[in-house]
Amino acid sequence: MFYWFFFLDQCRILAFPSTLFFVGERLINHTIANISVIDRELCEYRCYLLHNCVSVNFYFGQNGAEAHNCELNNSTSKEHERDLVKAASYAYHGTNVRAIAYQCQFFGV
Ligand SMILES: *[C@@H]1O[C@H](CO)[C@@H](O)[C@H](O)[C@H]1NC(C)=O
Ligand SMILES: *[C@@H]1O[C@H](CO)[C@@H](O)[C@H](O)[C@H]1NC(C)=O
Ligand SMILES: *[C@@H]1O[C@H](CO)[C@@H](O)[C@H](O)[C@H]1NC(C)=O
Ligand SMILES: CC(=O)N[C@H]1CO[C@H](CO)[C@@H](O)[C@@H]1O
Repeated sequence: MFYWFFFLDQCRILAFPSTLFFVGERLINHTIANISVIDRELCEYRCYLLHNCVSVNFYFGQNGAEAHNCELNNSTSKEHERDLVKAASYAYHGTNVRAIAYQCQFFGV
């Protein structure tokens, strides 16, 4: 299964490819925001809204009854492989980021 999830704004395309989706893992030490969400898509959308967000950890709970938690990260497992740790009830989702207008800063405002 392979899918791309694109968010488009003036400066960047944020793609969440399934190849960067890991259930049971979590990127630690790079969380810049921690929010409660109803599902993973909303988590990824919130990442898109935050300009320096480049990956997310999604906490789906042990039995599905708890609030789903969404940690937005300003780094990815590509830069910090050792910060990607095993974590039950978590899923990590990294992105590919591309600037689509050369005058735009990648992570600027
Ligand atoms: C990441 O966080 C853990 C626990 O908070 C800490 O022990 C570790 O040193 C941190 N790693 C880095 C690279 O900052
Ligand atoms: C985010 O909030 C949840 C729920 O309060 C907590 O379990 C989790 O450790 C928090 N994550 C970070 C990175 O602070
Ligand atoms: C990510 O954000 C943290 C907290 O604001 C900051 O200390 C860190 O330098 C940032 N990391 C990168 C790669 O910019
Ligand atoms: C990789 C990345 O997105 N780095 C950004 C993280 O956020 C800081 C500010 O909090 C920016 O300065 C980095 O460019």
